[in-house]
Amino acid sequence: MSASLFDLSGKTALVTGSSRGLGREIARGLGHAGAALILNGRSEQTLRTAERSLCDEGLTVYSLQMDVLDEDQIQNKLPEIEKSSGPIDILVNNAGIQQRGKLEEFDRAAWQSVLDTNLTSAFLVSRQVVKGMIARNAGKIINICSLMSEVGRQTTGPYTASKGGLKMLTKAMAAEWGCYNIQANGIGPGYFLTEMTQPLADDPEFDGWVKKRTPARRWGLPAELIGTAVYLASPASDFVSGQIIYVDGGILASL
Ligand code: GCO
Repeated sequence: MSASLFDLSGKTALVTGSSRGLGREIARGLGHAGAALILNGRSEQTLRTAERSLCDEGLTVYSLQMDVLDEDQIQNKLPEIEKSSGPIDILVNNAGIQQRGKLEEFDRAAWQSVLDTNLTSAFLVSRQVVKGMIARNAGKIINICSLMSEVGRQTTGPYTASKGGLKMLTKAMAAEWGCYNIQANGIGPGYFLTEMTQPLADDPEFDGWVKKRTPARRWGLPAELIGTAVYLASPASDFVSGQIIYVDGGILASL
């Protein structure tokens, strides 16, 4: 009984921004749970490298070079890839960037770039993918939020605002599309070792702060997000919607 609850066989999952980092690891986990994968990124080369690596693990993988902010690409490339991959049953909105700096020193363009990539892209891609989910009366949307969906940290203003917005967009999606048997949830990673956070981990003072501030006394490993992603992508979570599950080593639970 319990194994089938988490079985993604016969499903197709699109993970945006999945040619590297957390997105690639989440895609890998969904693939090993049975889903056919659509990897997404802007760089053809990085995408192909990720595709080869996951294919070598025996996974079914399609590559979708698409800018998640280009409405024409979204409108045309998604239906095109679905002709090969099958309809997208699971959408993980993972694409995101980080830009750090004093909030008062951000210019409009830098602010907009973070908000667009981290928040607007989730709206634009979901708006296209949800058409099929509505038609089939079934779908799973997982938005990759952040512990910054709940708290701020100096120098991360635009990112924090974008991830707070993504938390509330998740709830909006749950409210809007629940009647079509579509569940929308979020995952909020704590501090994980990725390319985006490597500069932080390389700073002994920041590394020490994360380990002291996190009850688990360590950084998260990308593979530690897989269980939550598979749960939210699977029948096991069919009556769960609008929730953000924080995978953060306990950091948000503690002062
Ligand atoms: C920072 C980090 C964080 C984490 C991530 C955790 O500058 O503090 O970039 O924002 O990367 O958001 O979920």
